[in-house]
Amino acid sequence: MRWLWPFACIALLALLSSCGPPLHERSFTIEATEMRFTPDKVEAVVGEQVFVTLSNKGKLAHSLTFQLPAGDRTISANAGVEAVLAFPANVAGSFRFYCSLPGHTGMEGVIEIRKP
Ligand SMILES: [Cu+2]
Repeated sequence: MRWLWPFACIALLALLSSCGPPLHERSFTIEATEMRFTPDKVEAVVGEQVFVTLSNKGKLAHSLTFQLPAGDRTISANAGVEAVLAFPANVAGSFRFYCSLPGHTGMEGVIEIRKP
């Protein structure tokens, strides 16, 4: 009966993946200008897949770095350009985001990730 084990494992995996919580999506846009992000407070819920659009409405290039427990996630956009960053909201807490370009102090904000 040992030959049955691979089939049993596959059946179990299929069962587990179909029973998992649905993956919710959270999308928001953060506008960058000189020298601020709007909004500078955003939120998500643990378990969501987060899609952030960085919309650069300024005259300079800007970047957007989220300091998450799993590590920093960064995108950048030239003036007039949009870029999208995706990451899973895995851990509850308040995490900073900021523009890493030299002299762009004040371009920062917070993402609040709540427990479901
Ligand atoms: Cu900037």
